Amino acid sequence: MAVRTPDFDVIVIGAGISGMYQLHLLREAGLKVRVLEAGGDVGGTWYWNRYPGARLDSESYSYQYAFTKDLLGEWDWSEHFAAQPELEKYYRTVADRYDLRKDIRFDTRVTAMDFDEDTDDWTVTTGTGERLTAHVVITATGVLSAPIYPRIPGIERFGGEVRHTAQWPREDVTFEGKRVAVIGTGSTGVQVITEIAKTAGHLTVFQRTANWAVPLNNAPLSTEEMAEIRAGYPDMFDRLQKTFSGFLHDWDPRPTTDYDGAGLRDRFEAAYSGHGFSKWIGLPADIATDITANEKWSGFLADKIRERVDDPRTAELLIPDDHYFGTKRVPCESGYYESYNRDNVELVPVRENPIEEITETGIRTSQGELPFDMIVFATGFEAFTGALKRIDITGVGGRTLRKAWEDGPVTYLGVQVSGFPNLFIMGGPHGKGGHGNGPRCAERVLEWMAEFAEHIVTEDIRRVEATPEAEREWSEEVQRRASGGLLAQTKSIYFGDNLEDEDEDGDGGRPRKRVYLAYIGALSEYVERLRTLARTGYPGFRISK
Ligand code: NA7
Repeated sequence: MAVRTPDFDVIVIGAGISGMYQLHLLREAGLKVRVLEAGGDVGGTWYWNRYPGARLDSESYSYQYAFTKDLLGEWDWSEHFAAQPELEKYYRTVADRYDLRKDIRFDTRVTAMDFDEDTDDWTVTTGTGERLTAHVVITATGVLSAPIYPRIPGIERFGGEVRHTAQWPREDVTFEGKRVAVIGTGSTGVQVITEIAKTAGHLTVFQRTANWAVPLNNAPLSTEEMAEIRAGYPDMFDRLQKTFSGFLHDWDPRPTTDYDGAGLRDRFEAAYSGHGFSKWIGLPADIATDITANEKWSGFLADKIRERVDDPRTAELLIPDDHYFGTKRVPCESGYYESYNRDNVELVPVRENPIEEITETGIRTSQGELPFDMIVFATGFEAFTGALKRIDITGVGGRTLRKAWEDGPVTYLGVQVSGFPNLFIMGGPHGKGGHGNGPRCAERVLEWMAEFAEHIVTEDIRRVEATPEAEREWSEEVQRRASGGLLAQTKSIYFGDNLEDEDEDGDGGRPRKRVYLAYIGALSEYVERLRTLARTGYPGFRISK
């Protein structure tokens, strides 16, 4: 057996919300850690997604770190739902306060990882060809961090400005007097369209599928409100661990059938004027499961769209006709629908009027060419799996992660893949960590991983590897929980079939198999499963000394 002398006990990939806390925890455990981060500073999602309008849909105070006890006492959030600049400042402050940067290498993209079967260590290769070794690797690469561009012929020919919302430049981008196209009307599209509409010379929105967007109802926080919220932090953090997905809101057990007509209307109006996701996961729970209940709520929302959008044809185009409410990520909006009442904004329904080609000067649809100075792609991400599939990860016997996942991802608890020892996944497919209210869902999982990594290093364990049986059982459970119900009837990022094939760079690959990518279960239940493993000797993992 080869002698182990890895450069680090643990390499963490990514210095976003998860990677930062993971570093803190591993250092506290006395481990030698290095974080490799593709960006130029901390913050992950909030480092990259700098587009105008980028903002939280979770309440700011519910989304902050719970571990930064002193900062909790000092940090005043300016709004119920903070915008990107405030979040970026927050993560930088945390990095300063905990001196995190000294162990983070920025501007360093990991391109490959190879498991060495003699040393039981990983070799991590960066974009510059540098190779670092670690006994344990934890990927904190983000659920939504691998941007995708649509497969439109001629996309590379366009001579004007091209932006993807997830790769927004750090210098100012102006829209004044410009003819701007936005492709995509998901959560990001809804935010960026609302802002660009305010100043663009002309804005054309290309919509493939209308979404059920609901009002964010953001507001500034006064000093008094902030003091009151802060006084409630212990109860709030406690509650956030008990709700289904770590949000302040949770499903209302009283079904729609408990209300009479006027009562239900009042209930819906109250939800519509509430904060953030109160009008998704704060709704009567039968809306998530029962078509009649779902249609009552979506009918209410459709009427709101008709009230808010002046042009009846545009209003009808903005009302979804292909999916039940809540089966795709529900965007939160702040004046989105009113954007279409402006003279400078136009909506092009891509299904009726398909984009045929991008030219040097604009976009050619089936009804002719439209000239543009700028095209903004708000076309989203290869969610859950994309960041990992873009790294060449090779495990035992030369088997790659891409190969292991060619029929869709398989994992044990979302944290490991059989054949990839000592590699832990944070925020990938099939787990609860990093989904829902990201920081809340992540923190207990990160603590569990830090404890496991400490155990591996201090006990001189050579290999920890999920067994194929445990992996199969968990992967089947994930699919079983997602089968049936309304969710299963919709193409979405949760099934990965918003993308056509396995080839993220758009050259054509295998058709994507429809496999559920997230995990349907309560946060507390998921955390308890992990904790039980730790208490009982980690069943489902083969542990070799
Ligand atoms: P999403 O939610 O994946 O939205 C991407 C949008 O781009 C969506 O409207 C897509 O339409 C649209 N799209 C994708 N490809 C095309 C093509 N080829 N033509 C036209 N339109 C296209 O990503 P977001 O960035 O908005 O949100 C990601 C997460 O950020 C979200 O889950 C939140 O957590 C925050 P589709 O609906 O697929 O028909």
